[in-house]
This record gives sequence, structure tokens and C-alpha cells, in this order.
Amino acid sequence: MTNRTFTMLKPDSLEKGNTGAILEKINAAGFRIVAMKMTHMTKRDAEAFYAVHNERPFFGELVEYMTRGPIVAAILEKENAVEDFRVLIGATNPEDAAEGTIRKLYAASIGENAVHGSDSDENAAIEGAFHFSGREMF
Ligand code: FUP
Repeated sequence: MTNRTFTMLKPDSLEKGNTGAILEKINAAGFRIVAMKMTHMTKRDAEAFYAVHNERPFFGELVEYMTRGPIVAAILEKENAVEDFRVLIGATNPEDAAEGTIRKLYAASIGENAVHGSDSDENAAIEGAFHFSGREMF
């Protein structure tokens, strides 16, 4: 799994019609789509997915945001996928994100930051398995 990462195009990306543009940047950066779907996370899904943050002050808002509309979830493959994808999306806070990164281009704020990217190979595997069965990976 070391060549895979997991991403979500978050509700704000779909609301603003940025899905196609973001997927184009992901393709252009050389990632192969292993799995992809549009889905709407329930409160329970979001609380479980972000359980690591459940003590943080922003947890309630994060769950509210991630459940307010559909997302696009995907597993991506490329050499050095986790690290390269984090570079492509930019810093968590778009104000700190480098020019040309997905968050710089499409994120409104740290709380509504357009995309998710796994932060380790281990989490990429856990997060991919959260959203996809083996039969949905190609
Ligand atoms: P990232 O790994 O860049 O997605 O960022 P984190 O795992 O640190 O945070 C996960 C999500 O929590 C972010 F995408 C948005 C939200 N968050 C806030 O709303 N406020 C913060 O101060 C930090 C994170």
C-alpha cells in the first residue's frame, strides 16, 4: 500500500462546482485512480473518520461541514503517493498553502479546505478501507 493515498473532495468543492478542475489537477500530477465514488457521509461516518480529532475544539464544526453535502472519495496510486499528494494539495490552512496548490486555488479557510489527503501510508490504508471494499478497488 505504500504507493497509495486516500483523498476526499469535500462538500465545499462539490457545492462550488470544482470537482472536475480538482480531478484534472490530480490526473495531471500523475496519480492513477484506483477507486472513486460520490457519497454522503453520515454524522456517525464523519465522527468515526475524524475520531483522532474528537477532543479538538473544531470537531463539531468539522463533522457538520463534512456531512452537509456529498463528497467524492478516491484512492490514488503513484510512487511516493502520500507525500506527493500532500504537496499537491498544500497546507491545511489555505493562507499558508503554496501558489498553484489545490487548497490555495480552491479552499476558503482552514475549516473548509476543499480536499483531504492522508498523512501516512498507514492512514491511507485505513481511510481507503473505510470508504471502499476490495471489490471497488481497481
Ligand atoms: P490535514 O491533514 O491537512 O487534512 O489536516 P488535519 O488532519 O490537521 O485536520 C483535519 C481537518 O480538520 C482539516 F482538514 C480541517 C479541520 N481543522 C480545522 O477545522 N481547524 C484546525 O485548526 C485544524 C483542522
